[in-house]
Amino acid sequence: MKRRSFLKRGLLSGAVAAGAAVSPLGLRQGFAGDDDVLEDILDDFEGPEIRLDIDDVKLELIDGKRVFMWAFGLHDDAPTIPGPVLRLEQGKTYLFEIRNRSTSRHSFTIPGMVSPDGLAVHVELEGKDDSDNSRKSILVLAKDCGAFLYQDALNAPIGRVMGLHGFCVVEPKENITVGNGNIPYPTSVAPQAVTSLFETLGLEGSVFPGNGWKAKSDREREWIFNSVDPRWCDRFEQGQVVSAGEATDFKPRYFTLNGNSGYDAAHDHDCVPTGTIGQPLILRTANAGLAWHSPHIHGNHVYEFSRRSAKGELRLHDNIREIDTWTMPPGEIAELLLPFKMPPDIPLSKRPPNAQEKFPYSFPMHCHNEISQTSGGGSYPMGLVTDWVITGPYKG
Ligand SMILES: [Cu+2]
Repeated sequence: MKRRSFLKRGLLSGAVAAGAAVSPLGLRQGFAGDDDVLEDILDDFEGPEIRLDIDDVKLELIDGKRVFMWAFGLHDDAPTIPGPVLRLEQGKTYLFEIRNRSTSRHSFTIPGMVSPDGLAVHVELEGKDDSDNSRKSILVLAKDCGAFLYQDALNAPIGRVMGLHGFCVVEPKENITVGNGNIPYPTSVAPQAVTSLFETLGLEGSVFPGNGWKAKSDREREWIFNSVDPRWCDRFEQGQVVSAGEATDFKPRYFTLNGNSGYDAAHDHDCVPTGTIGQPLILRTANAGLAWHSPHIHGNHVYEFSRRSAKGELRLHDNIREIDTWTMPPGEIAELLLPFKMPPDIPLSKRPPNAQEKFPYSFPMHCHNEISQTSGGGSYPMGLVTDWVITGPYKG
């Protein structure tokens, strides 16, 4: 028991507790399945474990409406949408224990990740009424670094859109240093363009003076975009089935960032990148919903350095461009660098200490797909939008 508690704490340290709080429905105490079977697996396995539960929940939307959805949560913690960010260490094998306490069937899948024997990470779980089959364990090898989206892929994309998704980030075993900071991928894997980008950060005289990027710090944010069609929520709450073939009938009325919208997202630590000039930050962005998104950021341009397809295939870019808008099809993940440089649009004469433009500098990030800037059919700007904040000058 002590080992489990310790491991759980170990996994959570440094984790970003992203996600909007949700209210569980009909939480059951304790495991529903056969504890002896689980104990046998655990006895033979020496590595770290991650226990995730799936629950029926209510998500409160920006206008106060509460809708039925499904959510992941760490065992004994409150379920959230998205699920908790799971940080794994490259090279390690993890035992995932998934327990389905929802009334519906679900799966646990991580596109792009494999078990130690090279198979896809995928288990299917019956609803809680079939307690023998509502809990599954699977070994996951953190083979490659990068950002992954764990999700329910049963009847895809229904489960993912209805709340069952979260980031899994595989980090290098030890911080890999390039230039004045770290890089999130081994240099043996990263194309020269990616290595050069991170090498240039914090170099005097470069376009990015300040610090290098710091691994295992607060210098990253995970953003998951989603869209909600309350008609689907109502149907699932009534026990109806929505087939994957009906995905074309999806009519989103709410657009969320880490489960939040508008004002709420702009005031949420896990959504808002914050730092001084010269403190670069990695944005990991994923689209769990069914609307295409075009996030657009003010203040600084960003540098997209990776893309992972909905099927889990990773592409690290060998040509990195400076952009202010990037396209997010459903299911994809993009990683970008937000440099936290002095916004070039502020004229030299207006910068501190001749401060007409005083810190903090708050800038918006909003989606250019216009409907996504609304909620409930027109409340603007209560959709997929947040702030990012430069709190002050470079302090070293
Ligand atoms: Cu704009």
